[in-house]
Amino acid sequence: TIPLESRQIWKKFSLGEFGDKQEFQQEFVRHVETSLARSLYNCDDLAAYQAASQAVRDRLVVAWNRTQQKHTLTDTKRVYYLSLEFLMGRALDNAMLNTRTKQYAREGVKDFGFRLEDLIEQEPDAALGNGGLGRLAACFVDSLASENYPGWGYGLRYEYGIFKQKIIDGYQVEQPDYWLTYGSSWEIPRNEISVDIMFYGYVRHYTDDEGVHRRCWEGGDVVRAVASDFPVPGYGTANVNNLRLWSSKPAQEFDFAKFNAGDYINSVSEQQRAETISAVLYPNDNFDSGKELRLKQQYLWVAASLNDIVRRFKKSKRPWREFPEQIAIQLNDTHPTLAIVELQRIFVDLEQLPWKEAWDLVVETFGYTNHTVLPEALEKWPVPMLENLLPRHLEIIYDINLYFLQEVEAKFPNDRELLSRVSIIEESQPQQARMAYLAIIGSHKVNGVAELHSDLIKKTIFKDFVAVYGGDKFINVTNGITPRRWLHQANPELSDLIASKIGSGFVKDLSELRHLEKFADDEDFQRQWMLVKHKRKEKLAALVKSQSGVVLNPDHLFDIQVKRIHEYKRQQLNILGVIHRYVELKQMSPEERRKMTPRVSLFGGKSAPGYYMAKTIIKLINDVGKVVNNDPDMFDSLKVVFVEDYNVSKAEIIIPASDISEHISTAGTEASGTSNMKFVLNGGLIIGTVDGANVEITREIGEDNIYLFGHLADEVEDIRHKHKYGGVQVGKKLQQVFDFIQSGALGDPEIYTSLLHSIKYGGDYYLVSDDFDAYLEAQHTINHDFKDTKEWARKSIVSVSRMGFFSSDRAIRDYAEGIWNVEPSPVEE
Ligand code: 73E
Repeated sequence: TIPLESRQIWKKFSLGEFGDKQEFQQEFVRHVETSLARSLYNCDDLAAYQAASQAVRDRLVVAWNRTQQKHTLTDTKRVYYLSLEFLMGRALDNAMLNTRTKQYAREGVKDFGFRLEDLIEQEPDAALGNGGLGRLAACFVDSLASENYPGWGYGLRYEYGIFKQKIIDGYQVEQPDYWLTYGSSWEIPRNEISVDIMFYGYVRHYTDDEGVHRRCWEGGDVVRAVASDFPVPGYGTANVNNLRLWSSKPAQEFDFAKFNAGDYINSVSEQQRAETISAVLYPNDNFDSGKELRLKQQYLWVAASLNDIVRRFKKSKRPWREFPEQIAIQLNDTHPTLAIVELQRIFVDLEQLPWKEAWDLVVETFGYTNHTVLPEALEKWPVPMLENLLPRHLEIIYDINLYFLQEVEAKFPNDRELLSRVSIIEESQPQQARMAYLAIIGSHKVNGVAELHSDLIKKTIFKDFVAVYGGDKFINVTNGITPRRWLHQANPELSDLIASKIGSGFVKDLSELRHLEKFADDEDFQRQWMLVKHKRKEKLAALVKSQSGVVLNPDHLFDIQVKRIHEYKRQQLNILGVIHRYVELKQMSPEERRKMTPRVSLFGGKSAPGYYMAKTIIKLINDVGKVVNNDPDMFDSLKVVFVEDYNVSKAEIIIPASDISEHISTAGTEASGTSNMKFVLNGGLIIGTVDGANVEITREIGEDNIYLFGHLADEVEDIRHKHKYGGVQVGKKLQQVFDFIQSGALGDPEIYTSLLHSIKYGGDYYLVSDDFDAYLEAQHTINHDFKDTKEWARKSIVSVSRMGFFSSDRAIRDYAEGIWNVEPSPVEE
């Protein structure tokens, strides 16, 4: 250890926060001239972005170290959030705002001839996720840091994030998203932190010195997982947490046998294949493709993370029984479920703990969050695949299952049906391991992500487990969003306006928004409020103009649906409704048409590359846009836009610009939704079904401030049954739309046959026909209400003032108190 005097000297040179603009500028120039090896004469926006980022990052790293040191010294309980996806978006703006250095940076770069906004735009999105699940993880790490919890994220460092979407001739075309072309300024490579991970091999049985029969996994291929750290700054705190992402690399011990046999090229190239494990994010949202490479990703990530966690625990020299007092691990969906098996293997095979003792520690450590009830998204791994890739883990799964089924048998004797229903192993051809069941059995708490969803899983997919464990194991933690990115950063205009009335405390404590309600009737404030909305609609219009050439009028009603394209989210309901409106408008005289509320229908979102129906929906939207936007009759009435390549950065422009946004999933299918919260927080009203978090949003903001329609979740099963045996009744209005499409008015109707047939003759699984008229009616009410600007503004202000509950800070506190049992541990500033 360093002697006291030396420490004092050291501290004198340690980096503090920027005290003024000059300190920022000094660091900026130093990074341009040394780290980037450039000069005044060849510093472009990209270089300036990198220098600014590195200047800010350096401060984060110092605070990061202090935070980690404090948490290690005080030996506080840590929480680890295991997620295959972290949809972080850009980091610079967020880091400047969280550390309150944006002003210095803005003025600092301005002196050098740069606009900070241009530099911010240089950063590629860290798009290591598909949609809501990955973005939730990103909001959660922000809130963990902001609420001073010792919490780390663990994930994979994909070299290719979610693909970039191009629209060509109305169709989605995927392009690779190599986000590391210029490296990442936010990444701290940790080449010294690596874990060797085994695949394949066999299980050796042996008897140890004490005569105990033991098993050991060996003889497999080894791949190396190498760590990279990304600092996660909290807002208004000196705490900086860690996001650790693993890359796969060839292990040192490459194939010497082959090498010596003279097959040099092959011995090297086979090792290169190791790198493919973490190379690319699977682009499926709410869908399980069951590929071996995905299983390898899951195991590499989970095994590396657990090795890291256990190594850290061992340093504390505590006995194993204190493991769950020191460590909580949250499983973001079933993707990391192998962590349960891996920890049990570490305890039993490597640390030689008795099975039962080990298992109790495992269950106390883990919590499992379920995000979906869609059957096609529930992970199952074929037993033969597990047996081949992870032979010892399969044995452990069998043992976990055996002990669990014995428990069930003791509680419900002679119920063989029940045993087969709850078995981890599904008796199909081939057999499959049901990962959700394993996650439930290996966790002490299971949570859904909104009230309706948490109730639904107890009544449907996990019903038998509620019978076995009782209801207390199953809880709800309603999702939330970080007000930093989704209000303060994305919508500074609104954030400032709110702060002018109630101060800026809401950025850290969103419940303070309630003080805004008393200004809801203030006409002057209403005008300022709508002016901000107008400005943000102009900003979105500028984006749309630059990308597609379509000119939008910011006075028109902006109706927005942005999210992954999925039949259950029902973009088809939206676009069929738009076509209906178009047909109606076409039949009117110009005078009649002028009385109608002019609208912009804006869509955005990616389809999984292999999802034919979703791709057809994208094509339909674009074809409608082409016809409508080129029809002179529609110039002042209707525009239809598909925004290419919807991502986090575009969301930051799109979300503040909505008058209405659509959250119209078939009731019971959207577990929560989180963009619904973002839109309302930004003063948009929503049209939605009684699904996911829409239910709680309605409860908080009041029924008068939301446009709900459609059948309820508990009616859906019966309706599907009716469809199946009595056929689907397509109403007059929907039939009109079908006829219009089939007339060829949008182009070759063949293209849409499968889509229309899935509704009319295919059982209409998502109840488009059943909800169509109610949907049109809700839109009709919206058209009417939008004309009363004052009343609209009042609803908007009241809604925002009641959104405090939906902060991810609240969600994180719910997890901390209800599942993790961890305390905040603030670092002194
Ligand atoms: O309702 C959303 C929810 O808001 C849900 O569909 C989404 O998670 C959000 C956050 O809780 C979700 N994504 C996935 N499952 N649920 C998923 C499944 C497999 C692969 C990728 C994503």
